[in-house]
Amino acid sequence: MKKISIIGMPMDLGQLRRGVDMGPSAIRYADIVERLENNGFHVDDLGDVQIGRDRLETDPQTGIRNLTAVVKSSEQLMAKVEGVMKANSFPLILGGDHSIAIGTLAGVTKFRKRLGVIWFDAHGDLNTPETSPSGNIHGMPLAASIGLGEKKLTDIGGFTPKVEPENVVIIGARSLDEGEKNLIKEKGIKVYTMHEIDRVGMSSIIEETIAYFRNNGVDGVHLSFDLDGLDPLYAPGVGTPVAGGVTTREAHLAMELLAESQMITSAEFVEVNPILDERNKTGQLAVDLVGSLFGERIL
Ligand code: NNH
Ligand code: MN
Ligand code: MN
Ligand code: MN
Repeated sequence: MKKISIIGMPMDLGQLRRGVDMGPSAIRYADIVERLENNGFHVDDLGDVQIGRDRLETDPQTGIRNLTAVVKSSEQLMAKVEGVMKANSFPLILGGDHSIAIGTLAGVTKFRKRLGVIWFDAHGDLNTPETSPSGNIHGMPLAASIGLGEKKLTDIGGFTPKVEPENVVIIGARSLDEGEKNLIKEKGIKVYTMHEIDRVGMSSIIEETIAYFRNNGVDGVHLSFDLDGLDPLYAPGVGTPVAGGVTTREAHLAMELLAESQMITSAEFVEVNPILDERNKTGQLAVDLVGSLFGERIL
């Protein structure tokens, strides 16, 4: 596919750190459009989805923060993503906190019966309101997308689940809550923690992931890339950094191998927080990784 449509999702209501709403600006400032155009793509920047600021709240029943506003904005993102899919363009969404994946996946899966998802992240994002230690929706989007948790989140778009647990692969995990660990076992979700990355190397893990999706017969693969999957040494501009993460080169290698596989059909880069960053290092890294994902090579 030679056409890419960029959607900014300046969402910060899925967590408590201010500034992640500036993520899309930071990534655009690092010249994402030019970078892709110079590599032969036709790029349309569709601008930002409006994030509702109305009724900021914590639900007394479930402890979920800003549910109403997140649902509303997710529906808007879903509609935008649907439009991009309909036009046969590649949806590239810029976050924003990771709660945006709920809307992205709702839009993408209107066109995919059996979507594979790569969840690149230090975290599992598999919390439900019952297991969440924080009430933050950015810790719940993968659970919601496989149909678990708050109904207003799982049922966005009028259907659930968006993705089957066996078509999910988590890469880079090193901070999992107890409830998430139980769910991973119960649902048989494939997880490559930092331990496996250290042991067998990123190249084997991506090759295995590609083979796994081919074997499952998926009809597309979405890459949900949380910048906190990288070590905070390389990606300091994130709200919940966890030491012991993926290196810059390992992440590039993953993107390069995925580019070679020609399997990725949609992507999002999330959790870039320029307020916490060092001179837009994390925003720049996001753009560099997007470059690799779309086939840029060193030589
Ligand atoms: N697991 C924690 C929670 O549910 C932290 C999630 N934070 C993330 N996820 N950045 O990627 O709140
Ligand atoms: Mn155009
Ligand atoms: Mn995440
Ligand atoms: Mn994370």
